[in-house]
Amino acid sequence: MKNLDLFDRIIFSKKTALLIVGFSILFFCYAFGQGNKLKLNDLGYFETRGLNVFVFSNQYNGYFFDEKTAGIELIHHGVRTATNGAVRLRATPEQWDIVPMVVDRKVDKVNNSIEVKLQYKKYNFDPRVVVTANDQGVMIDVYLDKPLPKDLEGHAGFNLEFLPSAYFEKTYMMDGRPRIFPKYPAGPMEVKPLKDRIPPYFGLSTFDDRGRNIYVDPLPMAKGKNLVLAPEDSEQRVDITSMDGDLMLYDGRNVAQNGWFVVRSLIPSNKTGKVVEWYLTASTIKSWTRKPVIGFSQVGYSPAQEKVAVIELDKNDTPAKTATLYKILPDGSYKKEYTGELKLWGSFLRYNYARFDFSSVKSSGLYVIQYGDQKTNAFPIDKQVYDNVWHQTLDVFMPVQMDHVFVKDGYRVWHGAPFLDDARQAPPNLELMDNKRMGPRTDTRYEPGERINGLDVGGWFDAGDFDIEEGSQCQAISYLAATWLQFKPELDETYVNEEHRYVGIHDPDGKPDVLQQMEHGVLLQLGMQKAFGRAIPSIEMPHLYQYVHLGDASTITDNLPYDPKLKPYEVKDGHSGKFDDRWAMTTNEPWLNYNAIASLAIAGRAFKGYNDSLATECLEVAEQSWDRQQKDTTKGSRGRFASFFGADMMTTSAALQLFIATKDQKYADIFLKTIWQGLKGSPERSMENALLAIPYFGKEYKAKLEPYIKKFKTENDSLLMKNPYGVPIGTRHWAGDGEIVNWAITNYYAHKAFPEIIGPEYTLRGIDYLFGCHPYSNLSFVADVGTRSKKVIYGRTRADFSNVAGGVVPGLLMLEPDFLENKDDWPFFWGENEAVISLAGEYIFLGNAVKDLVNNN
Ligand SMILES: [Ca+2]
Ligand SMILES: [Ca+2]
Ligand SMILES: [Ca+2]
Repeated sequence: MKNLDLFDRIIFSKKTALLIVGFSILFFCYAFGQGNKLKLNDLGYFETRGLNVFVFSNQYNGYFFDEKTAGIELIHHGVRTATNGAVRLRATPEQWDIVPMVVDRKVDKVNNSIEVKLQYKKYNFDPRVVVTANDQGVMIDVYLDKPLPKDLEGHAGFNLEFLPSAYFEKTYMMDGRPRIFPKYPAGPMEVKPLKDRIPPYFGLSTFDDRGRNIYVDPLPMAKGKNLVLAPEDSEQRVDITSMDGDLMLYDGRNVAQNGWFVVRSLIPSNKTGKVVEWYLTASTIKSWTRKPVIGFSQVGYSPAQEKVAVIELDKNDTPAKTATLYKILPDGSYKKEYTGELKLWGSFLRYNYARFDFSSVKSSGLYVIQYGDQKTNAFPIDKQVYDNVWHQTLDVFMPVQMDHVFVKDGYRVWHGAPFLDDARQAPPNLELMDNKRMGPRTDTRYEPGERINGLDVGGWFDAGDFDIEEGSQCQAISYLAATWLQFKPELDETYVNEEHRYVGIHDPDGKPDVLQQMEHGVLLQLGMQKAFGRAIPSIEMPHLYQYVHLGDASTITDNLPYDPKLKPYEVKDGHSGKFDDRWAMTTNEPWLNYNAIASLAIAGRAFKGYNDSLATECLEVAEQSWDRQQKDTTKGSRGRFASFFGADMMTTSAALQLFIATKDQKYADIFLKTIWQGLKGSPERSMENALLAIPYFGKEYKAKLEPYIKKFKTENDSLLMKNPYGVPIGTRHWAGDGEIVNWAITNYYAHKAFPEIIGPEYTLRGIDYLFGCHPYSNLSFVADVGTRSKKVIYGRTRADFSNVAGGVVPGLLMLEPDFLENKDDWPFFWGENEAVISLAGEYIFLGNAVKDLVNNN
């Protein structure tokens, strides 16, 4: 009987579906004339002009879980507007809600369809999603071979998420009812018992329930059979019809600021076969061609340098023959300065490229580039363009990242003094968000949970979150020290008083800020060395709801040491019963300690003549830590990076810095033993150290290095064959500006040592790329540096859609198979927009290096 009902329903829904589909097609043909039909292309996605539909071209990678870059995705008139089309276990999933794995993906070109088998292993649940091109849209069908597991009833549904910023100031219609998309997250919400929640990864919650054992979920803003998003917008209109169950529209930002608008249909219980059936169409503009992007440096150019704009073109676009450079005169008039032929470069990923070389223009002034009917914003050509490009990073970004101090700029308080209750010994085997794990032992003299003194000073927040990451700390210190030793920048815009835990931005105190930032970094390093005799991997928030904190860092904990003898939330004698103090993650990772030793050794040299007692202390501690680490034969309790670097290679940088600081031959021996090994194994990782060593190891050493530099030069030149920008563009799931900055710095050192082999152009190409000569847009990737730059970054201001000046973002994220993306209307993609302190330190060095290059060439 039941089965018969089901059969009837299927027949009925088929009929209804056909009717609705028929109607929709008629409507679209009427509304848009001849539509653009979707077809499966050779790259395995559905394509037509103005619309691409990806079906698991990108998968959940298991590293950061839900990154809003997987499942069924729409690229609509050149912009990715929808993601996460998949069977999910929550209406508005957050980053740590469990994601399905793809166990099979079949691309069927004959039938114009893609079938994906998903798996939730824990629930023994394997839904199949089939997407079939159907005229100007796709049918999306979900199939179950077995009925939904009991645990997932009312939880499992098919979701598709739409980018809120793409639909801000736009409307929608549910079954014809007109509504406006909310700009700020708008309820209604529902409270549910925690025991009913499908547990996220690690069982950690982003929600601070204050001991109530609940969680919250949004209720749908609208419900019906047919949803049209942005009916008024011919570039972003999407029409979805559900053939059977209801469509529900949710605002995911009610639980997490980085949530999206989610369209969802619940999967019915006790049903197999086709359980969800959607018809989705998206508007396409006939003969649509993406507007060309004129990539150039927003900072401008130094007169003598190579100046090439790279023009990114839709593959249906016909390239113009020339482009023109206009000079802007003080009365506002434009004077034609140079018209040059465009050189077609060819195709890279999904677009075609042409290069416009205007290196011959050398006169100081303000310019714009005209290509077709498009003029760029103005930019300078002048000897001084690079002079201040690193100032905001040192004046603003680094101070804002400072931990354990109050930070103010003019009237604005960035944050109070945070984490004064640092830190407690993390227990063995503790597993936390962000891939943080304790090993099987603490590797220290502390008991799990014991308070560790001396960790409540110095250091910087790693990035958009507020933990302390040792690798970043060391890199920032090392590059600041190298900046001081090489360039001696006296820049003073910041007042730092460690005793008062007070920092004033735009408040000079007579001391160079580079050195003050280093002091702040080193304070925490010395605290770690004193407590543990070595560096530790990180200091972490115990709760996920602390990790996702957005706002003043000083409110993440209560700043009172936790006392387990007190009742929850009780405060007594300066102690608190709230368990919120950070964990010291102490697993022995020798490679990290060698990094710390290298940074203390170079910092010690930099402090000489400024703070001699600190200089001596840094060097002494570095040498003692080296001796202890050399005697430690365990290679750490997990030994995980030892095999990656080779156990010996972990020591290269520390040995080099200690040798330069002490001239003790024992360090030189180890450096010389490991550097050649490194250059053979991973030259890109070892080249900088090899170059840094030249002044200390004589002519023979330099001669032995020369063949590697020649090979490096060949590789540099081959980059212009790989992409039109001539820089190493990364294609990992964290965008590649860090690699480009590093490559530019290595080229700077190489040019200094071997000017006859390596010219200055590679370093300049690297920084021009960072400043806007790159794919997708021409914004500078350094916030507030250049005429137009990143307006939003994934930092503490991300919920305000704002930036922190001087932050350097990762840049262009690769979405397989061919889409590079860096959004500037949505700050929440960490892989595209998260500014980190390690890159800030490197960038401060690079800014100084480029200034040196253009002034001395
Ligand atoms: Ca972090
Ligand atoms: Ca200062
Ligand atoms: Ca506390």
